[in-house]
Amino acid sequence: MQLYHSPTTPFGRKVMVLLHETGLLPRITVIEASGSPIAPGNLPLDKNPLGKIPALVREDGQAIYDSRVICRYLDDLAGSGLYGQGEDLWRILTLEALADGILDAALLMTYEVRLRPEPLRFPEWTEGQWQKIARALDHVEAQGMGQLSGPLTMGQIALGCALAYVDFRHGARNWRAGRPRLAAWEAGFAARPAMQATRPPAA
Ligand SMILES: N[C@@H](CCC(=O)N[C@@H](CS)C(=O)NCC(=O)O)C(=O)O
Repeated sequence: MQLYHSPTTPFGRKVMVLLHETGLLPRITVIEASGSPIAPGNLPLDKNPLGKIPALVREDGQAIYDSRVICRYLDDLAGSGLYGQGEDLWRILTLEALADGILDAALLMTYEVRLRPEPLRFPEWTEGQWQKIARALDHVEAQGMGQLSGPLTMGQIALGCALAYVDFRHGARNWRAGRPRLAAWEAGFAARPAMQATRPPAA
């Protein structure tokens, strides 16, 4: 299989962590791709018309995207049970959606600074994105910690990657302040070999 990926994409990191955790990594060739909405670079437009990574070309040549679809596919292939069953499935998918929403907001904040010309920037909009992240993290701190213990799930992987990305691009926001339980969980999760092996290069 071929995975279109970049070392700094947190969505691609979800897939890479899953590959490490499930032992599927040797079946993957990583193809580095990068670009943005205004300069697609070598993003795989022929594999994903949305021009986003990650995108996976399966062994039968079929391309699939986005990270949630790829992770679900690979989990199924490995038989690793990272999505659970029954009621657990809905809880895990919702946690993954929450983590992906944190990433969507954090990525928009990154693009605002890196891509939008200074005079066109809109601080209230950026702050609104941060408020989404802050509410999501408060929600996990107050009500979601139970899901973070126990066997590894795709929700945990997604949240671990999301928190790492918030540190990577928005570290000055200090998300740990007032969220000690989540901070303690993140410290343990970040030490997993799969997280260590997929750390992005220095910002
Ligand atoms: N929902 C998608 C989001 C993927 C995404 O936004 N990837 C970014 C890199 S982190 C990208 O490809 N951006 C290029 C663009 O939007 O043109 C997923 O889960 O895979």
